[in-house]
Amino acid sequence: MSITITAFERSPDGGKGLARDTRVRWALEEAGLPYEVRLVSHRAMKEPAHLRLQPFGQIPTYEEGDLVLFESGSIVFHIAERHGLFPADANARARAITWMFAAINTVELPILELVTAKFIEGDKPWSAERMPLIADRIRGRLRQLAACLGDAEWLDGAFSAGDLLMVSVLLRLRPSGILDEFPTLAAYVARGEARPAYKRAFAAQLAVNAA
Ligand code: GTB
Repeated sequence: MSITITAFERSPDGGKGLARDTRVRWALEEAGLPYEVRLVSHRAMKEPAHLRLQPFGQIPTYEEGDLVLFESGSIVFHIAERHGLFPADANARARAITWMFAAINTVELPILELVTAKFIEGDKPWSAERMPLIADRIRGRLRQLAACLGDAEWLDGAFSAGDLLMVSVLLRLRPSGILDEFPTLAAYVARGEARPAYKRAFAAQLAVNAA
């Protein structure tokens, strides 16, 4: 069954791989699945044809036969479940899913606050005052995450979809410099980026956005 995902016609990050299609591309590459990418303009995202796939007018989406999915976390979950990215052991699988939720529900939330404060609310009079508060909230989370990772290579044994999402989320912090304050997490992200599947995913989105 062929797979089609959607991505920005031109990502605002100019090819840094920070838009959420990259994590879906990465999961597909890890699973060794071929896929097509339909590029969508910002205007087309808000039109009925795209809203039928993604009710909030965003990318990415995922089509596989009759199945249409949105939400990058759910798409990665689907790929992991159907195409073998979860550990075979039931408890290890449950823990990998827990890390997926932790990535998008606990670690990504304060990171998104930073992105909003910088790029959407940057001109507001209170923005400069708020920024250090958000940065400290992120540091708190990263401190806890670094304690949990310790000297391990991945969060729970072998690389899993939990690591895929956690690395994807942490990558969004790189432009802020905060990630580099936590050398073990920076090294963890670098290990993710060094995976051949990530490299292929990154190169594919770059080919669209760097031109
Ligand atoms: N919860 C949804 C998911 O995980 O799939 C969120 C999807 C989402 O935020 N999509 C964004 C989008 O379509 C693109 S990824 N935005 C258009 C809109 O809402 O109108 C977010 C993103 C955008 C830009 C950068 N960047 O330039 O660095 C990084 C991430």
